[in-house]
Order: sequence, then structure tokens, then C-alpha cells
Amino acid sequence: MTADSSNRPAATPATTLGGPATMITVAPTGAELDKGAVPPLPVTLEELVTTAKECREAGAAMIHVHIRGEDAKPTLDLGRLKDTVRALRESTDLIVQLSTGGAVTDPFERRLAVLDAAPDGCSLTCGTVNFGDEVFMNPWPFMCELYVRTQELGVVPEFELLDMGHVAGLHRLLDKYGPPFGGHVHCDLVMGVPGGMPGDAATLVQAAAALPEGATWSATGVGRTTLPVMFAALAAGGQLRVGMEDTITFSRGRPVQSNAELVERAATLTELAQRPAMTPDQARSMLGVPDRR
Ligand code: KMH
Ligand code: ZN
Repeated sequence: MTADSSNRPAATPATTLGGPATMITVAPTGAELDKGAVPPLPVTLEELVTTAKECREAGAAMIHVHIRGEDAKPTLDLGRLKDTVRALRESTDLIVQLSTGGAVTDPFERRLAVLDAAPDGCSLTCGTVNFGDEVFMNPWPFMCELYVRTQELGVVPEFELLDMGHVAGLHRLLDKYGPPFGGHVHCDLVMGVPGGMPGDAATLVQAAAALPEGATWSATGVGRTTLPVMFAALAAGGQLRVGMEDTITFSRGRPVQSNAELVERAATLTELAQRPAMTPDQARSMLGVPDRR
């Protein structure tokens, strides 16, 4: 048996410099943090565009976007989402992925309507999960409606898996509705959420092994699980997601100063692992995302 015909569960991504390259996604804002408590959090369109440019420079290929309103609170306002997609496309070549998870308080209709902003990609969480003291609702009928809409509108979904049961939800979705737009299954293991799967190497390996054959996957560890998950993902052939949505502490007692420094750290680790960062175009080709710029 050669190295490439081993029972590795997921597809090997594009290669550069002789090793599999790494896609770095930045998730700069999220819906949970308060700008007053975390001043470097990008909440205006201008701040988001500046962050996107800095993170592209540092090695990111994709941006996972939550937006804020005038009051810096999370919003799914369609006009603002469209302006955001346009501005990010004009100022960077990053793959623009909009969150359909929003905030735990967002109604399903608003979350479905996110696709009308015509992003390159969107998140699609594969089940309901306790989310700290809240519940992040993703019931089966909502997942199905969202998935079918991605297929109809030509938006490439990234399947967000916060719990092992979400892996079963993903298989169920693919069995019922077939492959996603773009033809390639890409997942993101969101680990260490209080109420979801823990952020450690053993769980990561178990989750990755349970993914559909040929799927690629990234991983992110929330809070103090950031570093163990990043090292485990690099070792296991995964891609990386980093950003202030998931982590606001750089090291013990030292707050994150910018999203770019999280991307820089991830890019440094990909170099050390001899799996250097992919360009957005390489990531597009891995994920089956058309270039709409
Ligand atoms: N803000 C969380 C409730 C996603 O973007 O799709 C959901 C979330 C997942 O962040
Ligand atoms: Zn998100």
C-alpha cells in the first residue's frame, strides 16, 4: 500500500512546494462579542475591509463573515450583506463566505435570506447544539431548506460540525439531496464550544475519520482549544480556520490585537509543517467555488 492509498478519510488538497498546501480561513467578527469589550473587533464595513486585506496579506484564502449594524450589534440586513460582499470582492480576492448561522436569536427566514446576497459560499450547520448558555438552532427541515437553496442559487456550502451528531446530519443531508453546488464536500470542525464536541486531538481525528469520502475539512478550536486544534489539524491533513470569532486571547494574559496576527501565526505554523498557505485561487479550485469577481 502506498502512502496515498492508505485509508485516509478525506481528500488531499492542492499541493505546493512538494507537500499538501493549507487553506486558511479567517473568521474575524462572529456574532457574540461586544465591540465595547473587544475594541479590535472589526464591526464597520471599513474595519472589515481593512481586516480582510491584512489577513489576505498574511495568508488567508477565505473569509467567514458576520456583519454588524450601525449600533455594532449583529445584523442580517440584506442591503448591508450585499454591500459587504461587493466591498470584499472589490478590495480582495478572498473567497467570501457569509454566515447563515448569524446570532442565536436570528429567525430562520432571515438566515435563509442571507443567500440572496449572492456570496461565494455560506456556512451550513448540520444540527442543533447547546452553545454556551444558549441553543444554536438548526433543525432538520431548516437544514434541508437551506441546503436546497444553496444548490438552486449556486452558493458553495461549508458544513459546520460542532458535534459528532452533526457528522451524521451531514451524511443524511447528502444522502437525501446529493452533492453540493460545485460538487465538492468541504466541512469545518468547530471544536471546543461549551455544549459541543471537545477541542482535542483525539476528537478531531475521530470526527475527520467519520466524514464522507473525498471531503476536505478545516478545524477551529474555540478559546483555549485554539492551539491544540490547530496543531492536530495540521498533523491530520486538515485546513485551518482562525479569527476573533473563535479566539480573543493570543496567549495567557495577552489579548488578540488583530485578526491578522492570528492568520500570521497560522501561516507560520503551516510553513513549519511544510504545508504552506494556499492562495484564494488554489482554494477556489479545491472547493469548486467559481470566481465571480
Ligand atoms: N454565531 C453562532 C450562533 C455560523 O456562522 O454559521 C453561529 C455561527 C455559525 O457562528
Ligand atoms: Zn460564524
